[in-house]
Amino acid sequence: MGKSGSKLNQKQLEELCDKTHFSEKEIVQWHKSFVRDCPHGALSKEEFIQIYQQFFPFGDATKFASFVFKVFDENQDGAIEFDEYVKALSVTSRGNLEEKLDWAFRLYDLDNDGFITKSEMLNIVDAIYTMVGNMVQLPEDERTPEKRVDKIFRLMDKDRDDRITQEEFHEGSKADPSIVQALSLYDGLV
Ligand SMILES: [Ca+2]
Ligand SMILES: [Ca+2]
Ligand SMILES: [Ca+2]
Repeated sequence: MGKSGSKLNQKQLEELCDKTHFSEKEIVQWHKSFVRDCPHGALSKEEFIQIYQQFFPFGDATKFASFVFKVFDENQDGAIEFDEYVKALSVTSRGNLEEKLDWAFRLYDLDNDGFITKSEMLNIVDAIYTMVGNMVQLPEDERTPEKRVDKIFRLMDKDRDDRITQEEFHEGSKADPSIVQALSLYDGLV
């Protein structure tokens, strides 16, 4: 042993318990299965993409999983360590709407400048469509990625400057739950 990430000490455990919605016991369980699945202590991008791909056999998950990988990989070292894994899992599985929206904002704001532009959103939505394939029947105004992005911008971009701030993102999602749906937050994708 002694490899970083292969063992969880008490301090790490308390810290993770503090930063997530999981109990110490649950974190220990997560850690066990993490170490079993990733004996080298971290998840590579390729492994991460493979996990996503299993759930979407009719499409190509590479692009979307790569975007999600970036959000998981907080310290940007190209791998998902256990603490990053558990923190992301906590938000996506037990987080409240506020936390989920913050998380989704980071996903959509590709260059991290605090604004979601139309092309950033188009990138993500296009990646979702590519991943899901033809599995889902979409309403007419969401039939193409372009249409869905236009719809989201119509609803969210209150000051019409063609970019969405974190505030607009939150306000819009709370005012209209269908946006949350359109963002695929509740499809189990993130
Ligand atoms: Ca990392
Ligand atoms: Ca941006
Ligand atoms: Ca705006």
